Amino acid sequence: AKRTPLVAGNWKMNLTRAAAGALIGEMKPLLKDASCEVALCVPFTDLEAAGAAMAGSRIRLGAQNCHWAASGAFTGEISADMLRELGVAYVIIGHSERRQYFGESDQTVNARAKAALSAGLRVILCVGETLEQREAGEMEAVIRRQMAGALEGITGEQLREMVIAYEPVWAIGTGKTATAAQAGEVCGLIRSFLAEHYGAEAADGMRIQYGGSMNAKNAAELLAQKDIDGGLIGGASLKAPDFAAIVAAA
Ligand code: 3PY
Repeated sequence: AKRTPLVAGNWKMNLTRAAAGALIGEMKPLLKDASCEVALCVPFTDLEAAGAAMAGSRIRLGAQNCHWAASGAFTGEISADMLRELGVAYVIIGHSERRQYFGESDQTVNARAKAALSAGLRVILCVGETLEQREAGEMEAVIRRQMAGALEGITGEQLREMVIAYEPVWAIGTGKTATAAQAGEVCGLIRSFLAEHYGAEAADGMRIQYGGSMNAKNAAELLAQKDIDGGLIGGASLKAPDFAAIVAAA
């Protein structure tokens, strides 16, 4: 199957409303000939302004997390329906920064992903091993555990609304990138896992992104790997020319 790559920016906790609108304004003309799908996952407070700024472009609106409950006493959290109402198409779930700093577990990742899917959002599910785990030879076991945990109870039909992002923790925000071969290998393992659990055809149709210091210089080589279908872009998604260069490479 020919998969359309998805290049998604992950702005993390950066840019105010005004700055978000300005950056999207700068990106729009640069992205108008994109042949892949493009999304920007922005802070909650930027969603409305970012959505307005994207109007008339091919950029899709994304968020960076959502809660598993529809509503209730969950101070500081945001529900999937709240995101839907603002025109959000994609939501990142299980980013390693959430797992590392905010106690996100395979179980909460699974619950959040299910809520997002039920609300009609597409999920960008992040998995990835730490340097210690890689050096201890545990990379594959960790990826399999995270995948199995996150996808527990998720049907084949729901899976089609998901994208998997492989983000080695040691390459996130560190400027270290996995080599194209390393990244391609793990994306291949993820596809095998999907084939075992959902069948070869489903696995073949799934988009698997690489994330972790992907930038304008290294994007083409990473994206040339057969199992890499786009990227989840951190720092480089905060600069219009860099993000546009990655999109052009996809
Ligand atoms: C990075 O590139 O640092 C990311 O974490 C993208 O999500």
